[in-house]
Amino acid sequence: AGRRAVLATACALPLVAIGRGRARAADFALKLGNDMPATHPLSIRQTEAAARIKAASGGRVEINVFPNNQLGSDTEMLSQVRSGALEMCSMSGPILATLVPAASISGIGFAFHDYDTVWRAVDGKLGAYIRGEIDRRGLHAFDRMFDNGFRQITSSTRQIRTPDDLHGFKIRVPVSPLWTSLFQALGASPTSINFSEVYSALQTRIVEGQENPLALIEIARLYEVQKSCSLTDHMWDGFWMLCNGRVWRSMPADLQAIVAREFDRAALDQRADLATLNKTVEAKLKGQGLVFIEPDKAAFRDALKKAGFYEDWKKRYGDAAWATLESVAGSLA
Ligand code: X2X
Repeated sequence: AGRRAVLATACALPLVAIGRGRARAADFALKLGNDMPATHPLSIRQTEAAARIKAASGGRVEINVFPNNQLGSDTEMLSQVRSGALEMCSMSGPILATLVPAASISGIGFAFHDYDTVWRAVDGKLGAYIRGEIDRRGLHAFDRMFDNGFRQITSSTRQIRTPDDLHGFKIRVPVSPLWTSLFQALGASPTSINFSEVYSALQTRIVEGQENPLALIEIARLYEVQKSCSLTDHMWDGFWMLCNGRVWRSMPADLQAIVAREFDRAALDQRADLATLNKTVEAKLKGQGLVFIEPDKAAFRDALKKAGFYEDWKKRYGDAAWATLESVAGSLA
């Protein structure tokens, strides 16, 4: 695991094996970090992709997957992938935006009503635009995003039924200007905390609530430290698969093709896994004692609009990027 990527092409030439049967070190030994539990479909499908890549490359590419923030928080992993200390990670778009501002655009509040629209956007023009911006900042993004899901608000104190219920509500949000802006616009008191600290922040009541997709609320056992869940669907969230740009460019085209093919396949498999999970997860969480609330989502969206949230972000992204979003999502501002 401590082996580093071999960057120089010369070193990537096959080495003469010393002694029979002794396994040759991979040409590319890469670490991949993520922030999801090991049992989440994201971690499972990434691990499968790594095994297929090892086999298809004849052992030349060996990727070790480290789930559950074992290599650090999202903030730390992002800076490590940028420097090359870590070769790969998967990262939520709006968190990646601390480095690549355009990457949060897929997380604009209430932009997408359903998964069909999400995938049309991020597999289409909007995704291509974001990947271009990621590339300009020195990272390589693979074509297919992994799914995190539509996000819902949970609470250990008051139940969130209307936008007014959010006033002064102490809510954890990921480290990302978009998330802070969205919950400030709704009148809440958001605190930026990396996911690695969320369970304990809820348990010790540093914050009253948080927001995440149901699958993750279940798999990370957040229901143990939360009482109610408001089904706001206030934003969709997904992960870009990223590789340090220098590492990626040091890889010969045949190996790049294998790695890209297998991670893109893993992403599609993982999307299907979550679609299946999403059919049963609410009932499971109810069984675990979480109380569900079905609020009027339009009221939350109207509150965002009134607060100037859409106008503000349209200015930040620029007219061209905003038009690309609206070409799929419909009119927002
Ligand atoms: O930090 C979160 O809440 C998480 C895990 O959903 C993201 O990566 C945005």
